[in-house]
Amino acid sequence: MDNQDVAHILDEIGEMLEIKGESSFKVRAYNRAAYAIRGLSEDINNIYHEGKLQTIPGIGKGIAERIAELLETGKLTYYEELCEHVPPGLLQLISIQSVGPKKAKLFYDKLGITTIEELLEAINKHKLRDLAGMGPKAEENIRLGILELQRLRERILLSEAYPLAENIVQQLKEHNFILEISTAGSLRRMKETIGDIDILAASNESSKAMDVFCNLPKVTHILAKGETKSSVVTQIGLQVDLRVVLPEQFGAALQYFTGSKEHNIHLRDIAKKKGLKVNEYGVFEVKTGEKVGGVTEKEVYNLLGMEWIHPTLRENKGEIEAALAGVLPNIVELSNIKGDIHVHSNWSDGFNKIKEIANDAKKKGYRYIAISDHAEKLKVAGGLTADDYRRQWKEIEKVNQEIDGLKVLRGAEVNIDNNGKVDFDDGFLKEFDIVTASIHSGFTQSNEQLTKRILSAIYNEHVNIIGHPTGRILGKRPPYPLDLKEIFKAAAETGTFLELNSFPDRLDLKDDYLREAKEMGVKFAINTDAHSIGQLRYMFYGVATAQRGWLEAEDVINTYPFEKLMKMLRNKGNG
Ligand code: DGT
Ligand code: CA
Ligand code: CA
Ligand code: ZN
Repeated sequence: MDNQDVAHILDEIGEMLEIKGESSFKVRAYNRAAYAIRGLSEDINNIYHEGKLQTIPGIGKGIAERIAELLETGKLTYYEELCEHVPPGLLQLISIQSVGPKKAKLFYDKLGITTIEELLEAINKHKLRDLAGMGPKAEENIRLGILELQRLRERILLSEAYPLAENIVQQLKEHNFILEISTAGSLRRMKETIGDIDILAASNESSKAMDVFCNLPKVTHILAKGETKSSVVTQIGLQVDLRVVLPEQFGAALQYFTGSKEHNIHLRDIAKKKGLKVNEYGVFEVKTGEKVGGVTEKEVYNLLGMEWIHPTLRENKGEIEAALAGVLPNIVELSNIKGDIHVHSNWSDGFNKIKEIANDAKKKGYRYIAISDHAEKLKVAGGLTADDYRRQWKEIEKVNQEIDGLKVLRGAEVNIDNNGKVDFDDGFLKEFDIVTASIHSGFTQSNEQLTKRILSAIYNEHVNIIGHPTGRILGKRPPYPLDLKEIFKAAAETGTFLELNSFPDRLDLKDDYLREAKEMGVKFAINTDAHSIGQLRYMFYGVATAQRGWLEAEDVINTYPFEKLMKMLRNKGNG
């Protein structure tokens, strides 16, 4: 139980008392106590052990006793009894703007409503407007409040949250009272979707930091503003939390608020065994209570007997064991990437000319790039015929003559049809430097059919890469059913590479699959599938996903020098 957990329970007690119609005096006492605990800079467990709960302004004898029970046992009888009498869904209703405890109770008493879903159904049947104190306008306001809440609760793509977070960090950094600042939470761990943005700053003047933060131009409303934590909602409907700590706490706080929660729990277990305690304020010796570190994250990990762990690995999926044993993976970095080998030009549905793409790739420091335009069966994307490709190769040749230090490869993205056949026969396919085969239709087939289609592409000796292997589109389309083990096995055996498509709503293969496939001996290509030069920067999200999948540079073929890459590509079918 930490400060937040205790404050949360006290808040819920206040809300349940209000729903029950208890005196406002009693309700306010719980609200005040929760507020006071949220504002503490010290761990409430320490305060309790020093016998000083009642010195916290706003906490009297009765509430101090309840907190003591919570901290001692992790449970609270009073809270559990209240939960028995107040359906838990009613607390959810209160989180809707314009629904307070009184209205929640009214909807429950008159219509038996206990969940947001039931409330929305009642609104759609216009059952709310006839209740006492309601009306069509109030009913509509609640409907809008529900929509807003649902929007807030949806997770947002990393690629939408990331630039926003960086922008906020940059703006705060300009102030000299911000001594250190970093993103934290799932965004720092580079998860594919983000629930809310967490930012951590170190300052000796937290209220100034909070003022600047709450007044940022992108902020549309303020959910909470306090000394140590503020939460705002931004134009894109995403919540941003800023926490401000003292400089000497920054490392420990950054470690804590980066998470993941599961990683932190495991880490604290290890600390305990060493007679240490880790929280957001530092690392402490349990016996003496003495603080032994926490200025930097590295210090926190080192004190626990392990190397610093990269944030993308912090999911409690074996990284702590690996760090303890000194065998953390040497994960791939953006600077290792030597080329992008799945890019579309204006020959199919891309936006830019080959020359423009090549120039931009060169500016990025790449050594090679593959123009992989769609093949003829994909008519909607302007798929190319064999003759089109032959003409395109002339243009590629010309660009290669004009540009130094970068090789443009003849690529194609061919379609795997419903029977597992790809566009073009072997005689033509072997003319390409690199062939990517993808499924673009027939997603609704069975697991067996879809797996068989991909396997036959893998066994085609001219197919080098399987594009976006599971076909998922985040927030729109689930991955199609596949026997991935079979596919990984066949890919490893034949020297067929699997794509990590870096498009932010694909990130396909995803992190866990990358790791599983790597263990089976598969190698990968991190590609952007860019349809314009602006999208070449998506490589950044692909590399982050690769890190989350524990990939090292040697697992990724587009980190290889040009000659070695070409050799790998030619080896298929001869190996
Ligand atoms: P999200 O926002 O759903 O994408 O995921 P996170 O990981 O950013 O989670 P969030 O925003 O709720 O909290 C940020 C970090 O703070 C989380 O990764 C770990 C830490 N944290 C939050 N709540 C707890 C908790 O109850 N216990 C522990 N140990 N850590 C927590
Ligand atoms: Ca978060
Ligand atoms: Ca958060
Ligand atoms: Zn493509």
